[in-house]
Amino acid sequence: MNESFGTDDGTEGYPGVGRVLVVIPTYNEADNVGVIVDRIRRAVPAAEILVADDNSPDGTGEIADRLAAADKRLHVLHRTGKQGLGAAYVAGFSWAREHGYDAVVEMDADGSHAPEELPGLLDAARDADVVIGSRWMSGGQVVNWPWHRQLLSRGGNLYTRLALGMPVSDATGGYRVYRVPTLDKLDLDSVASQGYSFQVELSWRAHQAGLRTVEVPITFAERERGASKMSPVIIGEALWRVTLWSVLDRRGGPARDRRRGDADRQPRWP
Ligand SMILES: Nc1nc2c(ncn2[C@@H]2O[C@H](COP(=O)(O)OP(=O)(O)OP(=O)(O)O)[C@@H](O)[C@H]2O)c(=O)[nH]1
Ligand SMILES: [Mg+2]
Repeated sequence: MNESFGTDDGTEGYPGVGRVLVVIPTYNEADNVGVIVDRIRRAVPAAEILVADDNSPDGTGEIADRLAAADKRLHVLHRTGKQGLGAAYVAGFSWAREHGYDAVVEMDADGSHAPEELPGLLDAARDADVVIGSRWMSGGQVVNWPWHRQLLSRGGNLYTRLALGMPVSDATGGYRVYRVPTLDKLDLDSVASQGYSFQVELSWRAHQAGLRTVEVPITFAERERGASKMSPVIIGEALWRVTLWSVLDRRGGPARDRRRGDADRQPRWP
């Protein structure tokens, strides 16, 4: 792992936000990892990057190592095997905390999240704990996604909003910024979600903890290279977990207490 910090240009990261680490989870993204790193470099020179690879059989981790050897602001976290997006992000966030970053960015490796839109998310992070890039708010859009994927995403978000009463238009979206001190309030060690449900779980925890979430419209594009890791298991996990959180909240929880005007109760996670 490349263990260097700070920015080449001598500045302390992104103005008003501080040292930024873009965490990119990868599994079989050999054709994408170099392209996304290059695009981030151009779009936000002040950001550092951590590729969190789950020992991809296609050699993504080795490609990232080669790139990191020539770029001291690119780091690689090698994990032992495929353990899901959620586990890769939790490991990446811990790494960011240990190494003194002020903000972490979640971004897919497949180009669906445009690095060119990252300055907009980081600008919003100046006044927020969590920033979500939203496909489903006014000004947001998806490009080249088949109708059934749009339906699934819109339906999943509608169900999440109705079940949890959380005012977030794209709770499953994976293009985000978290201020690092915020992460301490989300008890990441107890997060069990693996797939999309990880994004919903962190939104839900942030909401329950009374943190400030801001959404920014993004243009989400279908991946051009490589294979999707989406599966019925991942969809099923999101469905049952959202339902469980909803039931637990109805029985009594900090979000419900806040709706009733009692903001003091501390969250306890299932
Ligand atoms: N480290 C790690 N990364 C993963 C894992 N599963 C998915 N990823 C990465 O997470 C990001 C999102 O995965 P995708 O396959 O694009 O899933 P998706 O964006 O939900 O689905 P599509 O819209 O069909 O692309 C990509 O960068 C993947 O390589 C995993 O188990 N471990
Ligand atoms: Mg994708």
